[in-house]
Amino acid sequence: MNHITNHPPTAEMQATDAAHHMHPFSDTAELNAKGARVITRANGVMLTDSEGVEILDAMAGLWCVNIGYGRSELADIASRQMRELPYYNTFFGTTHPQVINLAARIAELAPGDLNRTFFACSGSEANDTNIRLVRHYWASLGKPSKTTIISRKNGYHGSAMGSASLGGMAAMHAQGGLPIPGITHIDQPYWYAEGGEMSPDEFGLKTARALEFEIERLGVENVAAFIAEPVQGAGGVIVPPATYWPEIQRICDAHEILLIADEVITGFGRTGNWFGSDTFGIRPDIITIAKGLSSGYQPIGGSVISEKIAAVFAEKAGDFNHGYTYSGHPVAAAVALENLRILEEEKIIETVRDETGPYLGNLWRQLADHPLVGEARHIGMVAAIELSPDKFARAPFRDAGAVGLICRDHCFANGLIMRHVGDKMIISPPLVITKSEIDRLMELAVKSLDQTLADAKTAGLMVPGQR
Ligand code: PXG
Repeated sequence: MNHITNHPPTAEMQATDAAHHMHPFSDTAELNAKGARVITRANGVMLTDSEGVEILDAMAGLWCVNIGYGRSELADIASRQMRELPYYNTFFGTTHPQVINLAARIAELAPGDLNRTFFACSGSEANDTNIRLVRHYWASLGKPSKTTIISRKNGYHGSAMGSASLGGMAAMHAQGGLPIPGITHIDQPYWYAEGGEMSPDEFGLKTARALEFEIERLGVENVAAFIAEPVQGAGGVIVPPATYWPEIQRICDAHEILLIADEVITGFGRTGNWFGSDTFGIRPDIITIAKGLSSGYQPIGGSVISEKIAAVFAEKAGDFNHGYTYSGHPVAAAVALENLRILEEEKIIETVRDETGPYLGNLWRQLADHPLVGEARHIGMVAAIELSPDKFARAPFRDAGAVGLICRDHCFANGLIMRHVGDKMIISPPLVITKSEIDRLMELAVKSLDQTLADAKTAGLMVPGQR
């Protein structure tokens, strides 16, 4: 046994967890029966659990630990900031050096003239801010009917009432009276599952033009904004066809609706550039940021707005009656600044763009040759495979999600965290992952796929179903 001595035995921690801790996105009965895996330490791309087992974290936590675990510089900065100014608010005419410096740094990094940030503690809060912000923007311009926000099915924008309504996750909308009014959803650019006989480029145009039809259906005088992730993350790493974003941009420009790029996952290097908007040539009016802004070391997010929007708030919007106790929290801001310094000085994003990203891409695409894999897609340091019982027909499984879950469990048992979204397997490793760690990741992924295929055959799961 290799117990970590400064923790109680695993079973005891699991029992206490089961008794007192309610987990996000979990079936409590199922989880309690199994016991949650207790993670106690992490360094680089590796996690250690309470039994001393090492696991390669190919999800960077929850898509957020971009600079990897164990960077003591961030701990030192947090400690120093807590001693100097642990908290002060940014309401009522006050500010502080850390939030000033961070806002200025974000303005330098963010696309185009997105130069002003409204801070939140998470992506969910920032997207809730966006709803009120774009509606108040149009009201301030004398167009109070422009309130509807168009979003996409299977998009993910957070878990609060507003942000979960922006999201297009059917299972989320089924609980708690969602979506709130004034939000509509169009089809996603998910060619593999929904593109049928069309080419990806044709399908990209078709799904983009759905935005124009929706604007016309609602009446442009009623539409405030369109929100989308440059690459859908939680929906299953859905990389849109090349035709998609240019057409979306054209439509937003032509109809003068605001374009919100939700960069919570794609921001801070994930796609090989600072922002997904850079990678896809998007010119957003607002971006949502969180996760990689602090590499997850502190909870912080924000809405970064263009000069055009900022001018309206500076000149005619009056009070914006909105804010969070921890908007621009000094410790979170200091940690985020240090994280941005590390990302820049260590050329982490350039390395993803020029070296490790292409290296992963070459190996990942070869997974498409595996008998269980219908498609392998990749961009920067994020990737997905589609598991299929009939890979050449892009067929789904009759028992949707069962094989993905088996694969996820094999990965876990083999020391790899790779997530499943239904029957898609996805990775989003820390951006600092090295080529030899990528080799190890691939080795474990292939081993897990082989075991999954064997299990799926034995269990009679290799049966195609209907889309
Ligand atoms: N926008 C996007 C694009 C996200 O991916 C949020 C907003 C919300 O951020 P917060 O910080 O409020 O969680 C996210 C979060 C998953 C998963 O299962 C993904 C997220 C969160 C939880 C689970 O992949 N993304």
